[in-house]
Amino acid sequence: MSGAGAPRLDVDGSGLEVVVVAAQWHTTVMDGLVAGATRALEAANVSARVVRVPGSFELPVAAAAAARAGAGAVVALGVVIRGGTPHFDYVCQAATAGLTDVAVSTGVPVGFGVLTTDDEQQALDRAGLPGSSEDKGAEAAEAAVATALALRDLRGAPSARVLPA
Ligand code: DLZ
Repeated sequence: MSGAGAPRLDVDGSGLEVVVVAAQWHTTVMDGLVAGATRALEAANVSARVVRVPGSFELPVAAAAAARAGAGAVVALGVVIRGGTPHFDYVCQAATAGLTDVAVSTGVPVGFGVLTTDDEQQALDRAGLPGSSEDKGAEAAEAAVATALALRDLRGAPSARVLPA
């Protein structure tokens, strides 16, 4: 998947409480993702709390707990690097489907900042570190805040505007 075409989301999330749930595998990449998300949330005037879980497989249960505890949005960060066994597919599938389910079932947006790459270099290139070409932690944070604001707007709007006859 190409990163080209990503929107620049200039968001102001003042008043929004965001929880960043972050896995711990692949420390250097994760440090970059967490720093990028934190920078983006600060720039959006959002107060954020970072909660660490062991691996990407554990992200959905942590995201669900954050959503149920009242977070206005969740940012999920992880890195899964392909190895020689099918384990990669199972962890990626569990994280992706689990995080989607959390967002849809709770109505709390989840920014998807889980890198799924063939090797470590692809992950470093997307980690928002010096020398990286992309900053997926920041992108996930901006997407979570922008979606929370869109949902707030949608829920406050008269039904005639939301569901045209
Ligand atoms: C087991 C495992 C492996 C092989 N690789 C990764 C990875 O690249 N990225 C990641 O976030 N987690 C990995 N894990 C750990 C699983 O996500 C999970 O933490 C364990 O299976 C324990 O439930």
